[in-house]
Amino acid sequence: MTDPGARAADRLAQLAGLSAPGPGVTRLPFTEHHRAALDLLRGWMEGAGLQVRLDDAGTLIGRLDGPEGAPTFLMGSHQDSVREGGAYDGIMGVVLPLLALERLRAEGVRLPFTVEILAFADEEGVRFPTALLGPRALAGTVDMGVLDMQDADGVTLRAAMEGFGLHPDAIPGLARPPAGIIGYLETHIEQGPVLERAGQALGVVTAICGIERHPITVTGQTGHAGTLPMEGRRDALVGAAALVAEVHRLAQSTDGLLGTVGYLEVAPNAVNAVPREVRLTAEFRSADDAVRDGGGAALHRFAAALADRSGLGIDIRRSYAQPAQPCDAALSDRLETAIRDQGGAGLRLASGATHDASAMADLCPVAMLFVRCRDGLSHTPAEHADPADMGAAVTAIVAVLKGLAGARR
Ligand code: HGY
Ligand code: MN
Ligand code: MN
Repeated sequence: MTDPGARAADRLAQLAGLSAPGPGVTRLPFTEHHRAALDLLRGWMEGAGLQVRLDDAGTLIGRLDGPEGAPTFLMGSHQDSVREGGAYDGIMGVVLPLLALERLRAEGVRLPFTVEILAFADEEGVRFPTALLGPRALAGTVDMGVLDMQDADGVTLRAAMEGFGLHPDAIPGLARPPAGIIGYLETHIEQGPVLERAGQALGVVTAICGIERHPITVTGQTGHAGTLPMEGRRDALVGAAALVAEVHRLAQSTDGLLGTVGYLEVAPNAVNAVPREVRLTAEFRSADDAVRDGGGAALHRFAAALADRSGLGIDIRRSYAQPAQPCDAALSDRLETAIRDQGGAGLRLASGATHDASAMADLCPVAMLFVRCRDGLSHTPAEHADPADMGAAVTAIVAVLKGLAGARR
């Protein structure tokens, strides 16, 4: 099987099987499924002649040494998925660059720089209310306080990492000196409909949107659904519903702002008991940081006023924020040339999804290669990228590496 697209599809199908039970792929960080995925990736990386190690942030690093003292070009993405996600989001960005290195090896091409392929542990921030630990460790921007954050079972990030055999206290020592890094290229399924509508297999990302998340706890008073009088009820779910509606209203009425509440838990969650507590998370995104920040501030004002008039307890805080991130012009130009050279239009588009590249940009120049996404569907088992498009991406990555090599000779 020499066709890189078919090989990519085969490897991604194997990786997709390393998941918790249920529809689609659920591969959360520092779990048995994460471990199994790293074992599979390690085998392919070693088979391609890379030295492989796992750093203390949980990033699997496959390294192909260049000449002594040569700088390093980084490529990669995240191994984790959302719950019931697809087989391509993140992990495609580890599999395709590896196939590109295998292609160069088969051609006998030796690059005049070192290449590292990175499989980051946790980009989605689904298990813990934080994300991007791996790229932030390399960029030296980790807030070590996140290690105390807990998952739904009360397991801290620190305990999960130690249980995975890592030493999280060593994270600050993982920061890379920017001087030795040429840049970072992330290949990722588009997760939207733009390339498909334009009839393009590949695209170049102009900028990655900013994002912020606000965990909210609404506290009311439970009671019998049939006997607790409506007068004076403090129903936590009614308050949460008002907050969900306000997130939607704010985003709908603000240009360039997207707002979502994708997580909500009700307690006691009994059909005949008035909800006493609801936990939910509001998320805002925008390519304009001021717009995003304004959305978050408006929600906090709304929550304070709602608490006053309803008698509900409403705890809201901004737990996570990431600024919008433009991609590097020179690297993006190389990507566009590589796409045009194989007959593509070299379409440029913004990313509404965030990525590891958002954090890597604090370390080095970053660029992103998007691959067409069927029906624009992602974060769902229906997520799909065509093997031919993935093969085109491998060809583009090879061309970028050869271009960088030519520039250094
Ligand atoms: O949420 C995002 O945009 C990314 O998939 N984590
Ligand atoms: Mn992703
Ligand atoms: Mn994702």
